[in-house]
Amino acid sequence: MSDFAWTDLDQRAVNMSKVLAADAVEKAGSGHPGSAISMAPLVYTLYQRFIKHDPNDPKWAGRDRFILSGGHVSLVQYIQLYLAGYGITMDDFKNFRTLNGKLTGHPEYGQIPGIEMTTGPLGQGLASSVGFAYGQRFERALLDPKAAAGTSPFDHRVWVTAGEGDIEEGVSSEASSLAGNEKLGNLFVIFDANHIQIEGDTKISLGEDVLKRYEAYGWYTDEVSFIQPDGSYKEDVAAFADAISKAEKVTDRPHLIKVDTLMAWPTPGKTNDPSAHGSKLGAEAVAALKKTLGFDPQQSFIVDKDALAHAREVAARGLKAHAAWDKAYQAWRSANPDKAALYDRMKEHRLPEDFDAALDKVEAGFKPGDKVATRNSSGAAINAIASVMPEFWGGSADLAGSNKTTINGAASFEPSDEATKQWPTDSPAGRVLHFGVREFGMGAITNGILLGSDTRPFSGTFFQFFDYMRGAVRLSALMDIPNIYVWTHDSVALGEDGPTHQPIEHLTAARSIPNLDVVRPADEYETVEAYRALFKKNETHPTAMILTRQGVPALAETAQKAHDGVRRGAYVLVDTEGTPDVIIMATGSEVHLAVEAAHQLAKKGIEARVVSVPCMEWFEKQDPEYREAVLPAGVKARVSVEAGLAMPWYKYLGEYGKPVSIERFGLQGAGDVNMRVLGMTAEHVADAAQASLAAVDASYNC
Ligand SMILES: Cc1ncc(C[n+]2csc(CCOP(=O)(O)OP(=O)(O)O)c2C)c(N)n1
Repeated sequence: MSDFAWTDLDQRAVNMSKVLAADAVEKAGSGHPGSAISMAPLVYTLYQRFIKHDPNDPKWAGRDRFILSGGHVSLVQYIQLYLAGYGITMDDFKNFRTLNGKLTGHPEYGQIPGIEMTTGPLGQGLASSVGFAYGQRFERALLDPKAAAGTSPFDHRVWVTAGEGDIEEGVSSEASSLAGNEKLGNLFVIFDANHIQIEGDTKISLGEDVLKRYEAYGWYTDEVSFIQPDGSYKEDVAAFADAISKAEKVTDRPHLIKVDTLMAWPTPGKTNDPSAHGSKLGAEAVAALKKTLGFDPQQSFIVDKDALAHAREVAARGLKAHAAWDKAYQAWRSANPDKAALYDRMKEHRLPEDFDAALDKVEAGFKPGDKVATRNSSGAAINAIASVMPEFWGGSADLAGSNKTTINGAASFEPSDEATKQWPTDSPAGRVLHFGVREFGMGAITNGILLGSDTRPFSGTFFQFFDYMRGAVRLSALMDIPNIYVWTHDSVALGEDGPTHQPIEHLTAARSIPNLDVVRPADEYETVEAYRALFKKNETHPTAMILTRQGVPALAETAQKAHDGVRRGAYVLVDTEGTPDVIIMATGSEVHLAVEAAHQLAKKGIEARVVSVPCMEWFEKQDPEYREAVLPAGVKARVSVEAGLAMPWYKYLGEYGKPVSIERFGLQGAGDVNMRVLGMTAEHVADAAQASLAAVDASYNC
């Protein structure tokens, strides 16, 4: 190890970090001091020596990304951001974990500068970091494909710290396996192996050789132990830095560097003690720690001014790196005006000028009466958008043929030499992602792609298996990032695969996630308009497209009205002359049943309005006048029709409304038979409408 100099001031900055972590948890009364103390030298070294960053411009596009996968150790990152000069103050630490405090218990995306993603659900930070690396490689290959390695303004690295909890979580294994396969050479994971988790020594639940596992995934691995052969402990930052420097030379594989540490070292009585994981250390231990490190035990939130000034010098180094990058970036812009224009559009989340025309062209091929599965219309829309938005890319968890998620003719996203008979063309800029059967990993990776690049990913699976990726979907919603989920095979109508594959409670579950827009289009017109709307809304929310496996008739009514209606979330599809007797609300494959039922009711002299509700969340954002115009409060006879639980509909059904729903698991059988047997028929809808009218009538007689 050559150019790594560790001075007394560095050591003092680390010591200050340790006591600050202890003080902040003590003041808050709760938190995770143990690893925040023992990881301090690691994260300090990363921020001071290895991560390329500019505290004066935390969003600098050329920066490296750092993800603290074990989000419970948030303090270790906050403290390094403070030391580097990201605008955090000592007072912020005094308000750690309090309501409206800047420093949240777990790092939250958007809360303070320097936090790249929300972490806390263990495993997801590491898994999403793989997506950050995907995004970097794709964006670079898209914008600056010819630059030699390390010379492009789009070259940056992704740094991660992870603990045993992250390593144990299945989602990190899913993503790490993919990272190895993808040979993500810009990914560096520091595995803080302190051999402690909440229930004690990790021997009870983590027996395998993690490095061997990662080697098998195709990663570069190394190990540094702060626990010396004689049992003593030495925070050998030089050895740690050396290991990173060695790893940096390996550019064709992701890197995992395991560092054997002792939790809370050197806190007397608490070192290597599980109680230090998630409880305050107690006044006695904190005082002893301060004494051990040469601080006055009577004082709290101590600033070592010289050490702080020394650490803040990192900002000057950041400025210098940023200035050098600016030069390279400007040179790239001048040499590549078209690419620069594309990059500007991507960064500003603008749609290309021919966006509408591309979707209009798809719609022009539709004909009312045609029976087409909405998954197919979705595939057509995806391909149309892909034809005008090179930053739009995605794939499936091994169900691309079923999900219709393949961008036709595009290469597979692979570094090189991974071509197969089925995917003969591969490229670092390949737009077809293959996640294997790893739904959760897919969700976390696409979150990382979104956070780490200006590209727009999408991903597909069967709606049923949204359960497997729910943790990542929730995190995309919590971070409020516009991930796009393509979930097909959306009801019992998928048929013979049986109840294991038939979503029942899934629409309810998806709609229960705040910020997630759940869109279930009725036919090909609504499907294309749903894609148009989600892009044009240009909102941050994630969107789930819920699509049929089976053909559904394209409706004459949607051909006329979907363009203006879908974006509003719900709209009147079939109306009556005057005030309707009853309103029938439906989504997806049940909309045509609602229309049919309205015709049947008309023959009986009952005037039914049909409201198509492709997206409740969009509808609820409309102004009250529009909502009242669609669902007038005065019309109390109402029916909802959806092949799933009725639960989300009661807010619209009111006291007298009747749901046509499925309140049980599905059936083995042909899709149309399942639908009929489970009551998804126009006749049943018409009966429900009459029952609702009868209930309203009865109320007048009371
Ligand atoms: C998915 C998930 N499950 C459970 C938890 C609760 N939890 C927080 S930290 C932790 C133990 C983590 O152990 P480790 O990664 O070794 O961290 P260390 O004890 O070293 O700080 C657990 C179970 C969580 N945050 N996320």
